[in-house]
Amino acid sequence: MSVRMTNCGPLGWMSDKEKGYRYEPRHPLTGEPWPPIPPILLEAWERLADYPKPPEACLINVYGPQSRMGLHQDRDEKDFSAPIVSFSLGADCLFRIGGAKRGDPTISFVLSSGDALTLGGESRTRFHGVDRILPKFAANHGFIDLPAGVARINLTLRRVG
Ligand code: MD6
Ligand code: FE
Repeated sequence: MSVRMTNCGPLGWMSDKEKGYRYEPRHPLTGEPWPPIPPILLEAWERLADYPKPPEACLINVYGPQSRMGLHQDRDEKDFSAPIVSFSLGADCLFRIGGAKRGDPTISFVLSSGDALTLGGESRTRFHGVDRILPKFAANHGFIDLPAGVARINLTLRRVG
C-alpha cells in the first residue's frame, strides 16, 4: 500500500499479519500512547459530526504524489451511528464514492486542502477511495508546510464504539 499511516487520539487504526485490521491504544513500535487529537480538530468534529460524544480515533493518511487508495468501506468500528469526519490538507486528490455494494455506480470529485467531508447515516458505509493525487493542484494557504515527498494528508475522525 502506497499510503503511509499514523494516528492520534485514544485509539489508533493499524494492521499486521498476526491480528489484521484493528484499533489499538498504543503505537506498535514505541509502545507509547498515540498523541492527543489537536483541539482544532475536536472543535471541527463538534461543529460537523452532529454526534454527542468526541471522536475516539484520528487516522492520519499520508500520500506521496503517486499514492492511491483502493475502493473500500470503513467497517472496523463497532458503532456506525457516528459519522466519520475527514479533513484534507496539501495537494488536491480525485476522491471516488459509490454505494453500499462494491459494484454500485460511483462518482468522483476533487477534494482540496481545507475541505471537510462527512460520511454519516446511510453514507457511513459507502465504498470510497482515492483515485489519484493531483500534485500540481495544491492550494497554498500560507500555513501548511508539508514534509518533502508528502503531497497530501487526510485526517479521519471516528468513534470506534
Ligand atoms: C482520503 N479517506 O481522503 C481517504 N474514509 O485520503 C477515507 O478513506 C475516508 O475521507 C471514511 C470517511 C471519510 C474519508
Ligand atoms: Fe475510508
